[in-house]
Amino acid sequence: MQSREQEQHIAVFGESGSGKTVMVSSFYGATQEQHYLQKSLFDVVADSAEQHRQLHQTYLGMKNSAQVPDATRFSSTSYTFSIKLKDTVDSKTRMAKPFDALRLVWHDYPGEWFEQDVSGATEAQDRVGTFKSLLGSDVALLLVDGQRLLDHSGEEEKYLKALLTSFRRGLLSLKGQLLEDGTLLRKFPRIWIMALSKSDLLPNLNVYEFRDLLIEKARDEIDQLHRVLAGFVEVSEALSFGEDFVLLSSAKFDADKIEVTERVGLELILPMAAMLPLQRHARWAQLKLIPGKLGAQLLTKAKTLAMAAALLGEKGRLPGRMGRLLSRLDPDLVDQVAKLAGDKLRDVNSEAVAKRDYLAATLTRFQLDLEEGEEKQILFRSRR
Ligand SMILES: Nc1nc2c(ncn2[C@@H]2O[C@H](COP(=O)(O)OP(=O)(O)OP(=O)(O)O)[C@@H](O)[C@H]2O)c(=O)[nH]1
Ligand SMILES: [Mg+2]
Repeated sequence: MQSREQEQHIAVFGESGSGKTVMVSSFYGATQEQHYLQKSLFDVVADSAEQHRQLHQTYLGMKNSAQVPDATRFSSTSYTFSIKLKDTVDSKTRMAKPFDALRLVWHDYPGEWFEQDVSGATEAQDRVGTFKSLLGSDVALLLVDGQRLLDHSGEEEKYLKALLTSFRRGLLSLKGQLLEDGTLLRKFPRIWIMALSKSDLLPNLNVYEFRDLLIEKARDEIDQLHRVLAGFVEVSEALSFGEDFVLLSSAKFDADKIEVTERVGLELILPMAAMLPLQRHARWAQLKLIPGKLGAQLLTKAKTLAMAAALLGEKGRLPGRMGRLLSRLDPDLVDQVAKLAGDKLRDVNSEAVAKRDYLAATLTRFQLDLEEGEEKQILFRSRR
């Protein structure tokens, strides 16, 4: 039987102390709160009960006792979550849906893996394995640490250049192990979002200013890292690096209190992971940036299609099986998906909610979240 679940890996690249562990805990903890469980169109469930308890405990420690997690050392953990849509109307519609659950794998690893050498063979293997998984994701976030930026106020270039150089060196030093027999990767994050973590520490910086800071102070290093990444991937024209920007904050940290409800941008993580590839791939295909075969492959990835189908299904044309989905993916259709925005998007969303069509409601909600993120100036999506 064909799997009804799609797996999506979240690739968060961040140095030690940049906020990765706090982020995954805050992201997951928020989904376990009563009001989220009641209001959301889907549930987020850790596949392992032990991982569920661990993340939840870390979250509660922050929320109730202002306790931060220890630095991650020596090994990585891959948290697997299922995004389960609340029950769809009847079993017939259920069968027609391309998926019921999206599985999300979130790798948390020691940020020092970028900066220092590992302690032995097991850790070395773990590091290569983790980076391989990260480089198999669709979307990557590259964390710029708001605290470090603040510490370098007035000379941000020092921090930014060092950060980008350390990622570049880290990736280059592992390149031989990451590319088996030197074969370029086909499955690779083709969208790299620059993300400001701990953005609560820089309350006056909007996403445009964050973007400008990076370009102004570290353009050369961005170019260099872009070139190195392009050297990992097949058809490197289809690669957006440093064109999308987002502000993130997992909580507000005071001396004796951590306000976990004051989050910024974490609600955009799922929408970005789900929707950006669809929109970007569609645009690349239209621009004929990617040769037909690979373009088709990228676009026909099951989850991307599922998204397209869900959005178009609103017009009463929800396609049944994957085979039929494939034949529908003509440029016109892609165009329609990409054009769904603003009022039209809101209409389609309300209609889906009213019909209790949770899949369509979720995906249109994702689109709306991204639009709202742009309005709030915490998200900037590439115009290319
Ligand atoms: N103000 C603020 N501080 C944060 C935020 N997230 C994390 N921090 C602080 O940064 C520290 C480090 O965060 P971690 O999540 O442990 O960092 P990490 O990326 O997992 O670091 P390694 O495990 O060493 O790779 C935390 O103990 C907090 O003090 C945030 O959103 N806002
Ligand atoms: Mg950590």
